[in-house]
Amino acid sequence: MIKLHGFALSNYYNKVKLVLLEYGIAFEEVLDKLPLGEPLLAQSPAGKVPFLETEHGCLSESAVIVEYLNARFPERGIFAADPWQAAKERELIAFVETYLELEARELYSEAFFGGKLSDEVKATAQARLRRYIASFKRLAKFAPYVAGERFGAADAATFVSLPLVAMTTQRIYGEDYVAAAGIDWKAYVKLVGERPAAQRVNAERKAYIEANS
Ligand SMILES: N[C@@H](CCC(=O)N[C@@H](CS)C(=O)NCC(=O)O)C(=O)O
Repeated sequence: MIKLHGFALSNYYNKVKLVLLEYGIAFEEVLDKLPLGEPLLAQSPAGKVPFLETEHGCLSESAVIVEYLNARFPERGIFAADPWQAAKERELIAFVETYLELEARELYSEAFFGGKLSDEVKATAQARLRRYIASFKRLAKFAPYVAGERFGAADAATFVSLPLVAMTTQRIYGEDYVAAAGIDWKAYVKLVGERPAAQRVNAERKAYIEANS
């Protein structure tokens, strides 16, 4: 059986877990905390979570893992059957992961972990985040799901990242830039959060935090 390695606080881990649960793919969770040491570095070469353990070997990088699951279980509909719609879903994932998550991540140390960042780092990230959140707003549909009427892989990415981007800008700049851009992310997160798979992801994330604080 497929094994998902990582821990329930990681949003990349939770994105893959949400896909596995939503599409009824059997899996086991294996708790691996950071930093990954030997022998796990042989399985996740960059020392990051999540990684997937399969009968063929291990696979890292959450976006690649989702693509592998889509290719291995094509009947599950992780991406839309229509090639254009599927490409639009992938476009959204690229926006969320490259422009939003990675940019906000530069600020997580101060936003969530008690670190201190330089004004220069904050100013650089601020300009980029404003620009990229506006870009994402132009692309996202929220009708009601991020790529349109159906829940899909783009929602798994958006659901785990968008709240963190909003909370990060609120903490670092004193303003929720996602809401300020006209994105009602709380309503979206509530909608997706009502899905049984998302409820389980959230409950287990909360339990992990409680057990480790
Ligand atoms: N591009 C990777 C990023 C994964 C990632 O950064 N995971 C974090 C936990 S949320 C991690 O493992 N950080 C440890 C590190 O960067 O050394 C993916 O999509 O899987």
